[in-house]
Amino acid sequence: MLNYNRTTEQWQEFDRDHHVHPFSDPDALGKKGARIITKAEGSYIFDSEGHKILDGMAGLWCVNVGYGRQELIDAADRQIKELPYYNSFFQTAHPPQIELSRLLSEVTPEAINHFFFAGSGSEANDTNVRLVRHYWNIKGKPEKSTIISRKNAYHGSTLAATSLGGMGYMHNMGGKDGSLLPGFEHINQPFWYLEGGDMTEEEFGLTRAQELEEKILELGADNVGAFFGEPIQGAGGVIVPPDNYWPEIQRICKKYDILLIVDEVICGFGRTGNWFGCDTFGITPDMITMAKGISSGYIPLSATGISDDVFEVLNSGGDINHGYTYSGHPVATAVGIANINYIKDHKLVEKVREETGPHLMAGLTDLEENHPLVGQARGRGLMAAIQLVKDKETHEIYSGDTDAAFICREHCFNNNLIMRATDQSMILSPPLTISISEIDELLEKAKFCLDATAKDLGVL
Ligand code: PXG
Repeated sequence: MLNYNRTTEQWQEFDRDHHVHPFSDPDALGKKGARIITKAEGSYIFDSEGHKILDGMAGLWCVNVGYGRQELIDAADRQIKELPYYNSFFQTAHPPQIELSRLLSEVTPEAINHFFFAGSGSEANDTNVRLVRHYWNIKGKPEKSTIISRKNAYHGSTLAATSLGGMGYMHNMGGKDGSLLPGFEHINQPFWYLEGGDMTEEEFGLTRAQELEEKILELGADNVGAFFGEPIQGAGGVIVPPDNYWPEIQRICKKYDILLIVDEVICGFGRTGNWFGCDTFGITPDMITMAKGISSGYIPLSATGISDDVFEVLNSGGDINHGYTYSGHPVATAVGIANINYIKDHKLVEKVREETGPHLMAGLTDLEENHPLVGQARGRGLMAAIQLVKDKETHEIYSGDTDAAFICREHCFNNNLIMRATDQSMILSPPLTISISEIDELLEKAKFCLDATAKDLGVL
């Protein structure tokens, strides 16, 4: 049995000595000691020192239904007893993976009706890359293999997902070849507030979308297979594109016969106030990537959603030589079913769109208007960023030795609020079950931490 009764110091010591953390500097973290999270309930997590912390990030953008939901626990319990594992490789299937596929076809965009499962968003994006190339191969156009995405996009951490993503610091990790596979190209992101210069939001939206057309013409449409993008870039800093951006991207993809793959790992399952980010921006993708909110993070699960048209081609192409031991894992897919039913039964998507999302954005807009450090509040539904600036007029951000977001994150840490720092933005993505009074607590704590940061910086 796991001994839950160790002291914080013991956990930190074993953690430092034996556990390597993702996206962390091991030496610096070892010296500081990790915060040990021991339990969670609703919108709160608890640490080994007994602090009750408001989780403004829903874990890592994933605990959409909040913590401690009995329906998901019961689904896992029942399925692990009934059938803890079986594969779907050798002409077999099992009820939870079939039922989840059917349920997904009801909530995903209309044309998306076929699903391939994996364990993480990265694996699902790897699957998408392989299926795109398989698709064009079947169509007799194997040259259409280059994939275009955006700088500052996050699509995962496997080799293909890192290459597909546009995070420079991830590309640069590794020897002389870095961490990049060939066959991936990146265009600029639609970040109007910091990159728009003198352009209106509309002009900027069109300009950035048309970079896709320029890139396609540069590479030759015969060599380009797909464009990948997150409806709203999450890890990149909640970059909400101008309204005309996505329709223009869709138009360009159609014009040059290029598949449009939308990475819904963060935006999916109600986060933006609709079931999927595609619905929020009015786009009809050929394939989508799902993870995180598909199981609310209770268990690893991801899926690739494929449109009828794309599937018709794949269906005519013989073997799909791709799959994971845990593709459509019975316990994970059983939890996925309970999770989707929970979202439906509690009308969480409608609640985010009509009540909690607008309430959060109203509070953040108030900060944008009145707080000296806040240049812009942006977001959709329950996915938001507070852009910290040095100068509200010119949009100049803090740089060099002064890292305002880092200072703010330390205040959040010390005041029992999880709010992340990405570049010079503070990021919020709370559970979709968060109540109005919990949002008020979140806003109050956020303001307290922003005030403390402004005092440290001498602007309040
Ligand atoms: N696509 C998107 C849009 C994501 O946000 C992935 C794919 C990869 O999913 P997996 O399950 O393989 O991690 C993600 C993951 C951050 C952060 O710093 C965000 C993610 C992962 C790690 C850190 O915000 N998102």
